[in-house]
Amino acid sequence: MRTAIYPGSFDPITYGHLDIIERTAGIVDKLVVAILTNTSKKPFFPLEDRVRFVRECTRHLPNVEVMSFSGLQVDLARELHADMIIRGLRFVSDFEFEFQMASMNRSLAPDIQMLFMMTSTEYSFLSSSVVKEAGRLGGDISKLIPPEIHDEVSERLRK
Ligand code: COD
Repeated sequence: MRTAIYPGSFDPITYGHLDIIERTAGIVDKLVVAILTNTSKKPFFPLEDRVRFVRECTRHLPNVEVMSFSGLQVDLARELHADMIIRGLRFVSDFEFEFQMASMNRSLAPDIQMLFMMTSTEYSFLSSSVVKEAGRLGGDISKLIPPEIHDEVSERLRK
C-alpha cells in the first residue's frame, strides 16, 4: 500500500492545493493532508478551521485523510509509515524553497521520497496569500477557493 503525506499551512485551502490533492489521490492508495499547527507564517485562520476547510473540500475523495501535525514532516511521515511527501511547484521561487527543504528532509530521512507535482497552468498564480489579500479588499475569490468554504472564508476576510 502506497501512502503519501501532503504537508502545508492551507491558510486557507485553494483550488491550487485541491488540484494537487486530487491528482495525488489518483496515484496513491492513501493520501494524508497534514496541516502544520504552528507555522512561521502566522496563519490567519485558526488550525481547527483550516482542518475543517480541507475536510469539507475533500469529502469526495475516499482515500484522503486530513490531520494536523507539529514537528518535522519527516517524523510524521515515519509515524504514518508513509512512503513519500508530496509538494507542489509553481514558480522558480517555489523551487528554491522546496529544494532546500527537500535536501534537509533527505539528510534527516533518506528513506522517504520527496515528490513534486507541477501546478496546473490555471492555478500557477494561486496561493493562500493572494486569496487572503483579494478577499480582504473585497475582491471576488469564487474562482480561487472551492464553493464548500467560499461564503465563510469571504465573510471572515472582509471583517
Ligand atoms: N499550485 C501548486 N501547488 C501549490 C499551489 C498551487 N496553486 N499553492 C500551493 N501549492 C503547494 C506549495 O508549493 C506547497 O508545496 C504546498 O502546496 C503547501 O503550500 P502552503 O503554502 O499551504 O504550505 P507551506 O509551504 O507554508 O508549508 C510549509 C510546511 C508547513 C510544510 C513546512 O513549514 C513544514 O513542514 N514545517 C515543519 C518542519 C519541517 O519539517 N520543516 C522541513 C525540514 S527542516
